[in-house]
Amino acid sequence: MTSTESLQSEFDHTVASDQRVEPRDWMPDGYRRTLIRQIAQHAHSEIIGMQPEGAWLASAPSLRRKAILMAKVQDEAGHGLYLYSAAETLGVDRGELTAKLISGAQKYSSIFNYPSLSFADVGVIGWLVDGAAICNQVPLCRSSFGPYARAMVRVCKEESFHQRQGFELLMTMMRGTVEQREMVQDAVNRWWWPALMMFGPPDDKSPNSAQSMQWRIKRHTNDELRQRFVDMSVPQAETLGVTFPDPELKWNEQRQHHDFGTPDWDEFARIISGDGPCNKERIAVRRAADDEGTWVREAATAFAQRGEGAR
Ligand code: FAQ
Repeated sequence: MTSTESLQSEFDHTVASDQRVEPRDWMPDGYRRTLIRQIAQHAHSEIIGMQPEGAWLASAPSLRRKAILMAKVQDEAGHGLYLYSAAETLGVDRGELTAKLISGAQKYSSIFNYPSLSFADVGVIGWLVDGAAICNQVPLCRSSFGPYARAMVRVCKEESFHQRQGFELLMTMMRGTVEQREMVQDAVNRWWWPALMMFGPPDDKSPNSAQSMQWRIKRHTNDELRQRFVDMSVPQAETLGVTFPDPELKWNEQRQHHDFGTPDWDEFARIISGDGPCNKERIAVRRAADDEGTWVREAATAFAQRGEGAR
């Protein structure tokens, strides 16, 4: 056995026996590339994902709602930081990843390219977008790459608080006026299909799933998780008193799952290629924040180089 074969066999054994691959361990180049792609995309999503809700910070309807929203948006920034740190253990630099996001060379989640039109959207983002994120991320706590799996444990705890705050906000609005109930239903109508698209393309159009499942980076396919999310969301919608905009949605006794319609995959393709309702705005905001932060990074670097940071 050559030394590469023996390293490969050790790696295969680590993955097959559900142990964690750590940054200093040998790993195939493709595994490293896939992790950098997925973790970077995930980190970018958390950071860009601050924008749709952040847009409501200045006009939240009460001090209490503002404080909750501020904490939630800050949590998303924190998630981005854990994830960029996890990516850095694979030998990439956060600045380099941010440059790739801004240039369009790396993606972020399709969901954040839709506008948040009313305060009910804040509740629906918490309920459905964080809900979908949890559904996708809980299995990632068992991902084969140690730093990613460990980051996911904390992220999921916070996301589940986010989901509850969204649901509580919507429940409050549903107990309010007719106009408030209509705002909630309108927001649900606009976010339902984009939330289903968060899980990625259908399995037969997902080029990365098979290999990522074999490496145990992903533990379930895109369609499995989408189904889980639909099954989880339907009773919650009933409790809230809203409906999903899908005439094909119904319980299938035989499958013991809900049947549901097909998302508009052409719209998904347009959005992930940069042509969604808010793609340009999201990147422009991120670019401006990066430019405005240049002096802070330069000052922090100069301070660290002088050794002052150690004191
Ligand atoms: N949007 O072969 P697959 C959050 C791309 S966090 C954009 O199936 P894969 C928290 C995919 O990259 C939300 N692009 O890919 C929050 C690939 O393109 P590439 C983010 C997408 O990786 C809440 C191509 O399509 N969560 O919401 C999307 O095996 C509220 C083919 O796809 C994560 O990133 C999409 N939806 O499976 C924050 C979770 N789907 O790179 C603020 C971790 C697919 O080859 C407020 N990521 N693509 O050019 C994953 O689990 C996986 O990467 C999937 C995609 C499931 C997203």
